[in-house]
Amino acid sequence: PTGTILGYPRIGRRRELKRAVEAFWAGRIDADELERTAAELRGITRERLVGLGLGRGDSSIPESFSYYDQVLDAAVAVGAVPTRFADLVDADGAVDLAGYFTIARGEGERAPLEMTKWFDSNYHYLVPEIGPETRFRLAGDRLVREVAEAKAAGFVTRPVIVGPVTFLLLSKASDEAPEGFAPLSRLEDLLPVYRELLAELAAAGAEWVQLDEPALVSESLGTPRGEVLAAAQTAYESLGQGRPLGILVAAPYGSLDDALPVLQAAPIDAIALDLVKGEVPSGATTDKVLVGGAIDGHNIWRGDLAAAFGKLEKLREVAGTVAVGTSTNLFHTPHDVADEPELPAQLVSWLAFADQKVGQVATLARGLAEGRAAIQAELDAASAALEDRRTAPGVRDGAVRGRVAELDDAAFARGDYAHRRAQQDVALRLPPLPTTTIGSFPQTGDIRRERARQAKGEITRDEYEGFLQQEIADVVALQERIGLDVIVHGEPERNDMVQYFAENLDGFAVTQNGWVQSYGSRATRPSILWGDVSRPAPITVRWSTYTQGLTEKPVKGMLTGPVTILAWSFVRDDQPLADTAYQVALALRDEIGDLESAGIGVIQVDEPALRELLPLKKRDQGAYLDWSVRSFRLATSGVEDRTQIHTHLCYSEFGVVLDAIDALDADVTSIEAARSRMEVVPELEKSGFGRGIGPGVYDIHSPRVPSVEEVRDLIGIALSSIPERQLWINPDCGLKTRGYQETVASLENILAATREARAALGA
Ligand code: THG
Ligand code: ZN
Repeated sequence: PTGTILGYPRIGRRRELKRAVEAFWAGRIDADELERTAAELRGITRERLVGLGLGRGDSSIPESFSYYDQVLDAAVAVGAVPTRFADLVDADGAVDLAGYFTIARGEGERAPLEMTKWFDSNYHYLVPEIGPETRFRLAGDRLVREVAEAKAAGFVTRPVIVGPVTFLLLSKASDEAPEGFAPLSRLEDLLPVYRELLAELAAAGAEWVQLDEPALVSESLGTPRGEVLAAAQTAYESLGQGRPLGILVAAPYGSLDDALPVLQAAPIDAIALDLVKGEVPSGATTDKVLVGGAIDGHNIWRGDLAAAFGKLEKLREVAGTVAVGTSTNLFHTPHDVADEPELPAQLVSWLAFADQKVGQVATLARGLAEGRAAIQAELDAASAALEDRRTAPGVRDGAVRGRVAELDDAAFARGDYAHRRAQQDVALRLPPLPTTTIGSFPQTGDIRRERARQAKGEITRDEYEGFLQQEIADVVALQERIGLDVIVHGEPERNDMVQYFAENLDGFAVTQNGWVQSYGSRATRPSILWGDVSRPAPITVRWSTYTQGLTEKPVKGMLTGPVTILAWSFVRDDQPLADTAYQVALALRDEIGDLESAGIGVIQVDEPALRELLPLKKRDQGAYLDWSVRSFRLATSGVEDRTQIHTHLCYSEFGVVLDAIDALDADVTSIEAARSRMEVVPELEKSGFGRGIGPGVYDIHSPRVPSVEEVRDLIGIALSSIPERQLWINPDCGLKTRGYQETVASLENILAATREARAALGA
């Protein structure tokens, strides 16, 4: 094929997969019906991809479906199921659909696999657990069945699976593994299983397989580069020998650098390069097929199609055979701009969602086959749209740009921490081990329903606001009853913490159907940041002041930080991210100033995505950490010493960003820690982190209610490293995805454990 994509969204244009999977979990449909729905979605996808210009029989259509997560798929395919789930495994090592979801979601006392960010994206994968006891064997045949299903429908598709090196590099040592065990040490045992899988895929009719190896691009996975390269060499020497089908190794999210020669020397057939984040390689020519990922799979801009074609022409100088591809799997983009009738037509003309990207790939493939002239009209149309975007009103706002240009160092700095702490102690009068939540309370069916009714005009704005006020009053009363110290309003007025700000700031657009999978059955609708950002009016102030009017306790104002607003939106690609971040930061700075003036003494600015945007290449990390920290400080440093700034960061791997977290200079930082049993706490101690810190004691990603003893133990672990004066007690993350029953039970247990801990401290 001359054109392909590395993968396609699997959730369905109207999130059909989410509905079916959640119906299965709720027992409303059985496994057969779920499988039928999934097969139907896969069938629709294949037909659509043909309609958009990919070949039916030439392996250009990827078989990239997943019920939950592609890393979990690889784990169950090779029999890598942790021993705590051994009862779910049949005699052949396989788990059924229900078992698969149990591993993903946990059950009772059995914790699920840990979830963490997939490279520098907003997608989360499940972390396989590998130890000396892991018995690799070909255990799952789902991918083989899907190839056969496609074949029966008249397609030759290209199965996609996470490659063996990336699989092991993304895994962690199992509970049984000895200290210092590296999953990568099991590579030789894993490869025969992949070999067997390739044979079965070929037998089912596949002519090519795509092995995704983004780990070869990343320098942030903690394994020395030499070992990564050696593993790649071992893996592809082994898999390539006598291969039964063509092997495409895909390397999305950046350039391969020194891994490229390793792959070029291996007996494989094709390499997919990311030409958006990475460069066209220069130097030695290769006999392999190079799939030039010139179409951005990770963003939604229509972009510069002529420049993309230029990259492919350049790639032809080093490779015998060149095909066009996407830089990454398209599951980072929504399905189709045609599903957005409410977006302004001008904005739409600048955009390309997954289906439009497939069309672009097909166009460039035609250009490769027939020459530039054959696609000149399409290239010109894209260039005209780009030019229109450059000059459209709102893309550049002189007032916003002037404000950013005039910033001096003072705009990024607060006063001395010791002085702030003293002032805050007086202003807030909090007990030792203060308790709080991260901000959101459960988004109940009622809340969603009222929001939908308001949107449809079935209730008035006033009725909706009245409903929200009642909801807030209930949440405040609940927190007072449970005994929490810093009160939140629960965010019933927000659907998504980023979309909410996007809806209230200039320079953004929001979509109706632009869903992108975040993890499992959950998705978000990233906003589109297309122009210069400013705040036309205060956003959260009336909600926070209303809430403060309901309680004597301090109420925490809740904002989303500039880095996270960028990370969870589709951001303009026509200027450095830093410039955009400073614009967002200034809008937030104004909001924070207004909250402070309105009497809100605690303000949280969440930056859960700080780690996520960290560049995969070490050479890029310093500059990123500099502007990301500066944008947070720009947003937060306009307040008085007495005002307590909180921040919240998700995910527990903090190593690389620990210094940056310190540099944020927040008074209190809450982080995820429950799932990893406070692993991060000793790191914090070592780094000498000196301000307030709340390592989470309740894993909100699971429906499990932690017992009082469990929370008490976690507090104990935290207190063994963190001075009592600095420790805050809170859940891992917001409560929005939880139900009320488990939330209330968990918070009650947290407070009971905190009271015990306070008593033990003699407080
Ligand atoms: N917002 C955005 N991105 C995020 C998060 C977020 N990325 C990281 C993290 N949080 C991911 N977590 C979630 C948690 C819950 C949901 C999505 C991502 C979720 N989504 C609803 C669903 O899929 O049914 C839809 C929500 C809606 O109506 O907008 O529950 O918080 N941007
Ligand atoms: Zn969080």
